[in-house]
Amino acid sequence: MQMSRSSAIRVVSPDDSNTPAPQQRQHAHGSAEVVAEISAGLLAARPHISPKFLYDGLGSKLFEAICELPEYYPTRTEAAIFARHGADMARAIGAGAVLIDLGAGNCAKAASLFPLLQPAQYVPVDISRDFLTEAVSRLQQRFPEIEMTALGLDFSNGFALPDSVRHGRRLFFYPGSSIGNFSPEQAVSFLRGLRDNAGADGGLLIGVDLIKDSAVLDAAYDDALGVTAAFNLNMLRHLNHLAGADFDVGQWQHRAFFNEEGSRIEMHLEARAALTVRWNGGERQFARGERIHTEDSYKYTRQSFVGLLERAGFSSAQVWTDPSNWFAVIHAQVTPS
Ligand code: AVJ
Repeated sequence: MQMSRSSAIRVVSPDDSNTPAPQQRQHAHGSAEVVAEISAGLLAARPHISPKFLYDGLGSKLFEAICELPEYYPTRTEAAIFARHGADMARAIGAGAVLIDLGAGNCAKAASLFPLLQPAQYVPVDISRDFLTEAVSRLQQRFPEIEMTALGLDFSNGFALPDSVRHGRRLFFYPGSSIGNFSPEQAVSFLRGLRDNAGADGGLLIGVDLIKDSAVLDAAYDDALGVTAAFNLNMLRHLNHLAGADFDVGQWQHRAFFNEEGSRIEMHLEARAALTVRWNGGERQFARGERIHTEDSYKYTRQSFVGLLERAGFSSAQVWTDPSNWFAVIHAQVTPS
């Protein structure tokens, strides 16, 4: 990927009286840490912003719309694997587990497995606590026999579970191929963290997107309707809100492609013209064609992912796939030490 190295970078302090008053700039609604994180990403030699900033209110709705697209196969392929092999998975897992749902959202995926899995306790975890609390109170009425404990926390940088999570047989549930947002090295350390929290009899049920024809992958991340483009571009509106930036969405375009050597989809936002972006505490010039890297979505073979699980301290992997081998759901147990 060609990156312009010639763009001048100038850091401006907020009280710099020479700063021209930008047209659409508001003040930052993100915390100082969030603004600092965004600022560092935008000022990097290869500009990058974490994919977590794709998900404001509109971004979450756009992602739901992506899941309905004909080109975006992961959601429906994974659902078909659960529908077809759920009973098999439940046999491997056993009833009465403590089901810890990472990135639970509306809790729908886990809830569809309750009749088969019959967990003793359900622990949905998500950054957005308000969203969770609402979903959980509805679920609790449908499944009064399952104890439910919602946790509003960001688990992406590792976490410790509070005492309200039972020390029974723990099963981490991580569907949707969300693990793909981590690099393989990051994924191993994240999975090790799960292993450490799972206990000796713990396990993991995880959804993993598999390597396939790159035309299929490219289309899934650059759909004909432009929903994924809107999802990616919406990050700029979110950054305007969080960091008081003045991104003009019309000046940027969506880029997504499968990087074969890296075995990952890369999403970028590309400047359509030379432009300057200003935000709370900084500014940067972008050359035409220069990009901001917004997401990686790593793809695995079943063997490569099982290898990763083994490095993280999980073994006895059982793998279920769809007939085309496009997606895998894997159950693995903590390796006895
Ligand atoms: C939510 C990370 C699993 O990587 O496929 C969808 C996000 N990005 N289209 C994925 C996403 C663009 C999605 N994950």
